[in-house]
Amino acid sequence: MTTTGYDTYRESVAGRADVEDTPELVAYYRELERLKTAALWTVANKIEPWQPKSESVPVLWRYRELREHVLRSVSLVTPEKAGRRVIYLDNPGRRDVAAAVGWLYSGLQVMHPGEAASAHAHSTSALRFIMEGRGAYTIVDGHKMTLGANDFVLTPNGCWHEHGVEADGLTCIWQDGLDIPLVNALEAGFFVVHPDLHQAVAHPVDDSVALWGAPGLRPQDVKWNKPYSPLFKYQWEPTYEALQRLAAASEGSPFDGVLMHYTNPLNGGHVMATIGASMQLLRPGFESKAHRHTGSFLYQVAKGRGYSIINGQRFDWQERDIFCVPSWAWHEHANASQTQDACLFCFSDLPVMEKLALYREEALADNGGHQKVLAAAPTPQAQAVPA
Ligand code: GTQ
Repeated sequence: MTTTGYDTYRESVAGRADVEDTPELVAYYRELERLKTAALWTVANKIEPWQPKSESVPVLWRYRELREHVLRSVSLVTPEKAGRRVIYLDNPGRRDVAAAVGWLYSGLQVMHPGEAASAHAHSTSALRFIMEGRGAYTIVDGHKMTLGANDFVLTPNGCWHEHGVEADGLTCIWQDGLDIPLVNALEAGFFVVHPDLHQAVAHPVDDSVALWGAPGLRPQDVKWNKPYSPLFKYQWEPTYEALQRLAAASEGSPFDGVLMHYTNPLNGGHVMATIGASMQLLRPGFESKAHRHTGSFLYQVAKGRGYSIINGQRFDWQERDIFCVPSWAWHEHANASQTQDACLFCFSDLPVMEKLALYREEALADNGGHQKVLAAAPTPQAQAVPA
């Protein structure tokens, strides 16, 4: 458990900018502006906050409210015309960059049996988490993968990728997660359409799982030096079994219950350079303690029902709902069932926070480690932009 150590010094007025406007200063600021400059003390307190101040609002996207609208897009636009037929999660505090939270984008993509989206590549990194349907597949750099509910698949930075649903399948909906806002903020976004619009399948179907998916084993003479996991697909069943085995062997974390990170099997690190992902199991009746940390986190309820308290607001969730925890927001999770476990899929910018040495974490000390609940979750219409 790391603590920030900033508390001791927090919010002392000495040493902070405190200059009042005078007519002379205002005239001076205008002169500076003409020279494309400005006085630091006019912005210092804003650009150097005491602690992270997220513009993202905690939001719960209820699947039972979204689903019919996502399905309606099928009759309104074709995947060919739309490029990708996706309804994206638009955080009211991050509309300017189309982020679901922080610097992360997410959307729900729907595809009918027999439909396919054309192949492309981009310098953003992407993942999908399958929500419903049958017969979904994705092709990443010529590796075709079959996908079922709660499977997690990578389409890393630079890989050709395309998705579809087999003609004998059922309408599929999956969650896309990308680092689009981050890559745009870094002004490093590239996008190319595949010259043939579709890739040739160059390997046996699901070969990445055959090569890299055996726990504790690595194939002889297969080289991999790319900056992302060679295991593109992480299936639900082995993930859930691993969580159950861990739950039987370990108490887990007071903040997260039984949590496992999806990893690159070659080095145990995050699956991609900018996006990490995890699946966590909350035992029946489990109530976590509250903590906060840097980084932006987007959760999808893979199983069960419960609630999370985020910055004092309670959000009741059930299977397939999605909610976000903005950077430095207090949060705690609870499983509302006394008999069934609950599982939360989550992706985040944790690899970025870690690599840039910006990760900080703090436990809530007051009130027995739990937040005081200030409000029930508002309806989506009432989830407003912060003041
Ligand atoms: O399939 O690569 O939801 O490029 C948004 C942008 C999905 C994708 C999205 C994308 C993709």
